[in-house]
Amino acid sequence: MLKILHTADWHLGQSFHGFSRETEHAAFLDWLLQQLQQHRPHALLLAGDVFDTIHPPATAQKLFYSFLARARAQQPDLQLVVTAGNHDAGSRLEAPARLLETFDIRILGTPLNADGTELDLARLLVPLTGDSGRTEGIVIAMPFLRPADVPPVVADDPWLAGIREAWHQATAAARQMKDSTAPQAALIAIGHCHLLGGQETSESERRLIVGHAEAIGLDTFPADLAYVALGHLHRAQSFEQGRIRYSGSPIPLSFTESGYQHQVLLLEFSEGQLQSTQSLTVPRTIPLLTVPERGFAPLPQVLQQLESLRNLPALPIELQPFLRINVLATGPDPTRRQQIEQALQHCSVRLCPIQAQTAVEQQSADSPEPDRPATADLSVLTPASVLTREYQRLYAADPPAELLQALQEILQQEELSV
Ligand SMILES: [Mn+2]
Repeated sequence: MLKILHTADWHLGQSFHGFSRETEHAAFLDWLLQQLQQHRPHALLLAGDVFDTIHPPATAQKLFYSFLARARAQQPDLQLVVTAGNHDAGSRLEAPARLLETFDIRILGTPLNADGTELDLARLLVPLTGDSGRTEGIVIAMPFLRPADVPPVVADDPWLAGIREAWHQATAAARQMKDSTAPQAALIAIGHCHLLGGQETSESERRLIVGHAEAIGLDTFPADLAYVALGHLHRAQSFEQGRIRYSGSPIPLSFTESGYQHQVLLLEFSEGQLQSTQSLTVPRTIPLLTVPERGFAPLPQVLQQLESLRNLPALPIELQPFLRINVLATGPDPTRRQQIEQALQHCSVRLCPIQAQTAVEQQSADSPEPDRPATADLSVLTPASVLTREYQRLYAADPPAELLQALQEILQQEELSV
């Protein structure tokens, strides 16, 4: 029997509307160490986006390397396999690979050989030892594939075709290793990509446009792969009866990711096949609050609802809930932020950007094909007519006289200064 834990999209070092996620990440890693202790998997697979940016802060690097050291100390036989995602700097992530190998930690930032000329298939394959003391799994540890990483293929979409070719070659090499060394082993793949049919949840995933397509097909992963451990989409989801899965991120990385539970996956293999899958729910350390809970509300209503936040217990800033505010705007209001900040003065929350939408914007967000304004004749447009048209579009009313007056004053000053 072979037991593995699949996780992805940690995004260590993320700055969330200017606030650190270090407390949540540290709590997640402590929890993960407890899970490892309790379930004793043979291997941990981390499918990309270890860090949020290519230059992660030192605190994030410290969290990551401390986690590796603690996991190793706690369970000396745990095999760790880490691949780079689209947020990671592959070569930077891989820089300490030789050092980490001495601790049986495999880290892959780039799929290429030292010359950068072709796929280093031998390096991408990681045999995993199971209960029997023999190889019970063979992992294809494929980092995120950039256009320069894939084999050259003559096709309409060389990147997309190259990704398929890379997986084709890696799978063939894994089969060969299995046949010659461990015929009973399960073939397992790690990938970081957007699969066709996958559900995006947020801007924090950063869209991948591969050639002209946004996603790669399920047939990239042939049926003899017992399990495909994916990263990139932050909401957990599965394909083909759970043979192909996104574990999802362990914490919500944007407000759009706050409405569901986050998890890591525990999988058991025997006789080369996936036998069972268990979801381990990650406890939420910091709440993400939205006022109003659904939709957008006018400012007076929002201010009233904020009053209830005064009852929140006082907390140090790193433990305070994050707050998103959705205001239904009836006109431009330069005092909006000030009024909200004042209402929150004694509240133990971290204010994230305030979103303001007009009724017109809400309608156009709901309809898939917004009405495009007719092409304008530039010769008859004046600054005032542009302002009026935009104001009417947003607020379905004429701009107030003082706003047009203010525009005229600015224009006159501009003329004087030329
Ligand atoms: Mn990600």
